[in-house]
Amino acid sequence: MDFRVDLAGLRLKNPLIVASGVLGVSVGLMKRAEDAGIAAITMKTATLQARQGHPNPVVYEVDCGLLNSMGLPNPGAREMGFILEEAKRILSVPIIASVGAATPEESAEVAKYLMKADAFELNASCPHVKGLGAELISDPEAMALIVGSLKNTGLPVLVKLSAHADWLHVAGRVLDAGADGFVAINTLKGMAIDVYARKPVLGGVYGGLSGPSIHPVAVRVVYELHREYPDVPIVGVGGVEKWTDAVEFILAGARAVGVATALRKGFQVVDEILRGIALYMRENGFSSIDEIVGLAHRC
Ligand code: RRO
Repeated sequence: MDFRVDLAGLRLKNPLIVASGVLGVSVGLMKRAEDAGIAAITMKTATLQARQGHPNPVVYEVDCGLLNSMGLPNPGAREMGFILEEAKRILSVPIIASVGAATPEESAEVAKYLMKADAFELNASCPHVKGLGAELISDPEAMALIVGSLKNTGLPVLVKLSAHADWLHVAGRVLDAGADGFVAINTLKGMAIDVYARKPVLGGVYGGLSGPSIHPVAVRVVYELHREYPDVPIVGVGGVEKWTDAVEFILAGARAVGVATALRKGFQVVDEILRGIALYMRENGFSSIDEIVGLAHRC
């Protein structure tokens, strides 16, 4: 059975990768994810300058998932470059560096520190970080310039889309600018209110909703992206907790699938999902992942 996939030139041993943000900046956790069988790792988004992030509380578990308002905390691109170097020394799976930048000059600077990566993800879709998130993705021309600056590095560029903006229009524009693929989707903007304190729970007021409740939205975005751009690689992200969620994404048109919130339960979920996909393929007579990509469009 052929589990391998080609993601914009990245050779993945299977379709399961770690989505950005969940492993923080810990190379130890990245190694544990690799040992669990993950095929690639996306690092926490790096900005040019270090960011402290939003005030506490920054995560809040709701009945249907998780709200986070981390606020893009990271030690800055230079330090992230050192973490990336260490990750590349210790791990053998491809590492995708996630870039947060508001201008092409800034993204070029950030990228300079992260050239050891195997690919870039441009994160312009965080729903609650001012300037670098959903506002940026609403400006397709700015996005195109940033993608162009990252393309100058020669590394593959994936653009992480938001389901909030006019993402199909943005997708077309960034493809024209040279983007090699998409990651869909980021978290959805939400909030929670403490009924006793009578104020927002999260320190940053708004947060990004992740987990099973956003999965159908993410599948829809991947489906529509693949319908429009069938040859462009897509990483489906959003609420993948079990193997059926991953297969759904692949049938919708994703070539790879990102896990994020599910990892809070432990790395064994990676093996559970991979075993489930393998069993599904065996039972349904598929011999490669490529055979399944986008099959839901054929009916
Ligand atoms: O750090 C965050 O608050 C964050 C980011 Br950069 C993102 O892209 N998505 C998200 O849910 N949180």
